Amino acid sequence: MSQSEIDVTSQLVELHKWIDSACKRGAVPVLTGMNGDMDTVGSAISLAASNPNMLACGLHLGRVSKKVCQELSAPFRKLSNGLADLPKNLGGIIIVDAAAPNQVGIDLPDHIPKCILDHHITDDWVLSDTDLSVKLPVSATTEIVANYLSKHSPDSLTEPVRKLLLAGLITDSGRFKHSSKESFTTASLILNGSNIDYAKFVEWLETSKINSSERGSLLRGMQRANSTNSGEWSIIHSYCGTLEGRLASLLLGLGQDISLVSRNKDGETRLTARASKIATSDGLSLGKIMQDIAKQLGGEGGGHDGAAGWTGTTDRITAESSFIAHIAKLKRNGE
Ligand SMILES: [Mn+2]
Repeated sequence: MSQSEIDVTSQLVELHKWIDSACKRGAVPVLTGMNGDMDTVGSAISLAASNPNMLACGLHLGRVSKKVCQELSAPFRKLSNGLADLPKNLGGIIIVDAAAPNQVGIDLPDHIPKCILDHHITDDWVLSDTDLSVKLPVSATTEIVANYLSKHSPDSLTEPVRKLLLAGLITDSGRFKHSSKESFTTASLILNGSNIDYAKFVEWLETSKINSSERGSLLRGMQRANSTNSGEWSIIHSYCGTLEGRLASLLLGLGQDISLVSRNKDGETRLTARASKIATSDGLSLGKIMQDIAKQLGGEGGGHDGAAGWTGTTDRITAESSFIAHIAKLKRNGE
């Protein structure tokens, strides 16, 4: 085994010990990030399948998560009243796929041991002695969970759990566009021994129902798009009222380094950005850029190298200009 494989193995052993003792103390909620994307929801439900004392829960189910959970009848509890909706005696709290406490959207008590499973570039967690952080440079948090289950709870890898894990991996990696070779090893770990038809599954997963008003909004967003050069980087940018992530991915398909979509609703401005693999290989990290914007303008920002976001109260134009100015300052280190 290589050094990095040994590190992964030992982190998963630590995780197993932590889960084991937490579940002996009481109930263990597995909390999702509040965006409710497929990676966070898939990770939570799959991990919770490995011990009856664990329960997948969170604030919100995103569009894809909702569809997948409905199809698989996957158990997920919505916490409309925060932790008050959970049993009183908690043995610990696991948080999956969230780069900071505020990405959970629920206040977490200090006295209960926490375990963080994540793969974001940015990290704003402050941990105590009883807390554990398992952070691996993988494409999706479901990769961490898939490897954990296969080593420490192989019986939990049922057909629905495998589908949840695969769905998280496909959506977070942009169908393996931002993956390292290890992601393919994880994908085959998930698929081997299952009856999942990969091609059918990916098509089903990605064909989401867009209603005519959403389609109109995406089309207008595309019509409004402008391309510009910022320092050594090319950017295509636009704004829309809904489905910013989808619009950003569509725009990136036109071949620029970066796509940026902004949105202002009810006094809140959001930036959503995507970058090509060539751009991230040349040293661009959108997650770090969004973090820098939060330092400059306030609000919250972070994410991955190739996909990230910022939310705050500054107007849309100022936020966009800040993004473009940060990109302009960044040196490109391609050959
Ligand atoms: Mn993720």
